[in-house]
Amino acid sequence: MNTPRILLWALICGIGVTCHSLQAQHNLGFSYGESGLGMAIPDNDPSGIARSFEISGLMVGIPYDVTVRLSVEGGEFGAYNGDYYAYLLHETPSGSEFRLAVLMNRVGSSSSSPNGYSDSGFQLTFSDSAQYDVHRYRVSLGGESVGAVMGTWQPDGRRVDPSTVLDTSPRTDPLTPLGQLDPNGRWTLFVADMEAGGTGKLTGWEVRALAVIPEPSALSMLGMGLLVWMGYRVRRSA
Ligand SMILES: [Ca+2]
Repeated sequence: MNTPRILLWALICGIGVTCHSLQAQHNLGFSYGESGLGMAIPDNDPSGIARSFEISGLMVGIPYDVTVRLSVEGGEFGAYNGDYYAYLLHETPSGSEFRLAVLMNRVGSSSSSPNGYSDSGFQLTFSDSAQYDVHRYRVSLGGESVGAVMGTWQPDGRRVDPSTVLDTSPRTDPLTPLGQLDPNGRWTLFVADMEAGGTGKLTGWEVRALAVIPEPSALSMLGMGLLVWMGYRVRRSA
């Protein structure tokens, strides 16, 4: 992340991160979410939990970098992390366009382990620019059970039936396409527990979108250098 972007993040995020309801907006980005929740995610119920909000006033015609934070706590008999299916949906103000990013789809599910990982609870951030796929997080962390998993991961992206998804399913639905639409309109975070036995609670979430401001290209920097050099030569000639 370059310096101007960090400064903009500081501007946006300094406003509301400690509040129960997180809301901060600038015409080049927003941060929206809730913390301190304890919402039970219904066991084995595809209707799940949805949290929606509306955004207006953001600049259109430029891409936005979209990231999501999602925290779930498993109780004494908490759900396996492999139970969950979660996505972020964005619909434009007219409702004519929408995109969906699959954040988690039965993480750990594979032909040898169709129910996925048995760890319980997580505090995850999803970003397309992260290094590793959240679906295989144990592989990236050394292959063992990790308990509550943390950190920043690539979204799962496997938009297939949660009852049949595998690690080898195609990863077709990341976050980037959401940031290529008009960022105004409706955003919805959804999480469901798709397997009987064990439940968890949604404790917090946050969606962030930040305009991607183009950096000066190497070519334009070279052009500016040439202009300075030519100005120096002209002054010396005079
Ligand atoms: Ca369950």
